[in-house]
Amino acid sequence: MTTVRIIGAPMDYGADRRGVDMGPSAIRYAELADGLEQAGIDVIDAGDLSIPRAEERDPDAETPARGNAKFLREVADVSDRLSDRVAGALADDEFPLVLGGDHSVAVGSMRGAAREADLGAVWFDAHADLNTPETSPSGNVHGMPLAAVLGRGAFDEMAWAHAPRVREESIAYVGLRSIDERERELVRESEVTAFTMSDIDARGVTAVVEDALDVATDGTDGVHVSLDLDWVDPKTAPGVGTPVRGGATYREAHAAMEIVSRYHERDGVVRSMDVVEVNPILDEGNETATIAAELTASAFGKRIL
Ligand code: 6HN
Ligand code: MN
Ligand code: MN
Ligand code: MN
Repeated sequence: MTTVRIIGAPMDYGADRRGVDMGPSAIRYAELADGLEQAGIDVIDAGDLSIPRAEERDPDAETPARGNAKFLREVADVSDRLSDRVAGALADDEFPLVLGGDHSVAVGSMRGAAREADLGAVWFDAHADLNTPETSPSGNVHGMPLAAVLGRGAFDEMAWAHAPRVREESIAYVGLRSIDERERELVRESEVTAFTMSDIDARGVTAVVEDALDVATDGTDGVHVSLDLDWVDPKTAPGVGTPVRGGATYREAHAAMEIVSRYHERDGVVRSMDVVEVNPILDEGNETATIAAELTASAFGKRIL
């Protein structure tokens, strides 16, 4: 039986907009633990990483931008501590479930999950998150976590984030529909497999997600699932900082998570997950956090019947 260890990472240093730091509370309020228990999962809630609020930091010590990566020192510190927590959960034979926070938390999740394993990943997202400090139009680190993990770009403080046991060939995107101009080149010349929303239109979500999981499973010891809520259509999941129209429907998102759960049940290959970018300030009635909790329960095997 799987035991899930929930690790909250209320981080917003990687995103432009405040509010995403409230994601872990909102997702817990949406009865995440109940949903997981209904899926037959044992749940341990390890609480939140402590992350200093931007307002509490000594302004003299402030480093708003490092190169073109804002708050890189803060992101690096959180990522470093998070990677220890994730590796610790796995060492105790538990499944680390990280609640963001902005998508820069995936650096810590993946780095921790790849410490003792060759790790593949399925990245559910409207965005490719492969910018480097050189190519990023925004300077926001939540648009760069895959680059950091893959050891691309000049990250200075985050040079340690490179996870040599994560190979580009073992990463698959699902749901892409917003890629920056210079980032497009990076995606094209990389070995990462990219399934866009057009692929889902043409082939259906089931075939696409199975292919993505096959990519991430092939030649690896396990798979990390990174679920950015903006892969879901903003009409369904409005509480995200960087909404892009044309995303997955509610049913497509559930179908995708049910396939994730089948891979996990069949081979136990899924070993870690993060659920990120829920912003309660921008949400309507905690709807996005509720969908995040429901999708997570689906990913762990909760079924209609
Ligand atoms: N996310 N590509 C844009 C940027 O600023 O680099 C948006 C990134 C969004 C990141 O949603 O995790
Ligand atoms: Mn993302
Ligand atoms: Mn995104
Ligand atoms: Mn397992």
